[in-house]
Amino acid sequence: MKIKKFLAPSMQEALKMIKKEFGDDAIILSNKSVQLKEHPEWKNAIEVTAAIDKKDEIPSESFGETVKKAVAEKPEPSSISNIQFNTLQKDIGYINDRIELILNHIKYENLPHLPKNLQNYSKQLITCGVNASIANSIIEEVFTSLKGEDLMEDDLVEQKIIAKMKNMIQITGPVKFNQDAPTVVLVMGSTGVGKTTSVAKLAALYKFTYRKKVALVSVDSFRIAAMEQLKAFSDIAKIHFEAAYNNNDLIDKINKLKNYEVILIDSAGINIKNIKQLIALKETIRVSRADEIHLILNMTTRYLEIKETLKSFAMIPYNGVILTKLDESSYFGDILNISVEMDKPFSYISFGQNIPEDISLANRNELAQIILRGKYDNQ
Ligand SMILES: Nc1nc2c(ncn2[C@@H]2O[C@H](COP(=O)(O)OP(=O)(O)O)[C@@H](O)[C@H]2O)c(=O)[nH]1
Ligand SMILES: [Mg+2]
Repeated sequence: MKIKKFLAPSMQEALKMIKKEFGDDAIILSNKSVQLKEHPEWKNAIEVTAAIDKKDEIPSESFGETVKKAVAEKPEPSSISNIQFNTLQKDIGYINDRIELILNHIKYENLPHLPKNLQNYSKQLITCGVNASIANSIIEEVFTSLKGEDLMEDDLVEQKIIAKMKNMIQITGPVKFNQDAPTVVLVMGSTGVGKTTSVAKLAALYKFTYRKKVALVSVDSFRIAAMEQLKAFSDIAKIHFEAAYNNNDLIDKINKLKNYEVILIDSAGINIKNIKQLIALKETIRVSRADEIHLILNMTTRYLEIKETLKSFAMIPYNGVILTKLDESSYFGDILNISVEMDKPFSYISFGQNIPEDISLANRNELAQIILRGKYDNQ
């Protein structure tokens, strides 16, 4: 087998070059977009790795034999000649390529009918954490929606993938404010996921952007520091703050805040292994008569744990999920998994520690782009 990388201004050009050099039996192993310093005018430059199965191109001796020979000829391993070193390097490259080919074949054997670039996109989505079955179904649909040479246009393929993912992502849209009574919004979640920070950001958003009369209530009496953290913020932002030490206290405090338009409640962190804590939270939520409940999930948590968290909190009905710490994450496939497998919509995304700016309403197009890009870019 002969393997070679081809650099070309477009996929079509690359295919022509491959055909010319390798003929009709060539197979495409991979392709990726590249920027070439020597050809800055090639805006869609592409690097395509192609192979042709030619018996006479296979190195005549195996890697093992080459090493044995090298050692036998030169007792000093450090003094192998340049020619031998190059042969070794070539052999290692050849073996690596073969291993990658075999691994890809095993991993994507259910997609052998797809063009290589689509197989690579499926691979990319899986690497980003999208469940294999979801990734493959997206790519299959993209395959059936594009024809002929369009399938080789990566820009077009990416647009289709993003559009498909966008349709799979669920969002809640903005909070629905009551007209005549305060809208009570409560956030809940595991410990340390960003509840207090998110509540503070939402309070600032509702006060300064939506021009609402906002009050903050902390029921996190478990951690004094948590209350102090929110109190300190409300002093700076000039937002009314109340601390509630038990459920009766919470009822009194909420009654006291009748003249406010929005009451945001920060709850105590839950250890999902502790069912008593979950039951207590459910009771707190019942007495608070919250209009909207948002579950906070930290994006850097692995999917198995996210699933456990979602299952545990399923005993409390909630409106949407606030995803935090997108700025600390590199793999966003779980956004799709949570929407598709767990059937949960997103309300807000949080992408930093800055209050109030690092929060925004969840947007399906933005989330789809983040998944494919593998990066949160707050531009
Ligand atoms: N990088 C980053 N840090 C965050 C984000 N949200 C919260 N944090 C930080 O995570 C830590 C825990 O946040 P906190 O709101 O106290 O979590 P809580 O225990 O759930 O109330 C704090 O250091 C926050 O500044 C976010 O979106 N990005
Ligand atoms: Mg807190």
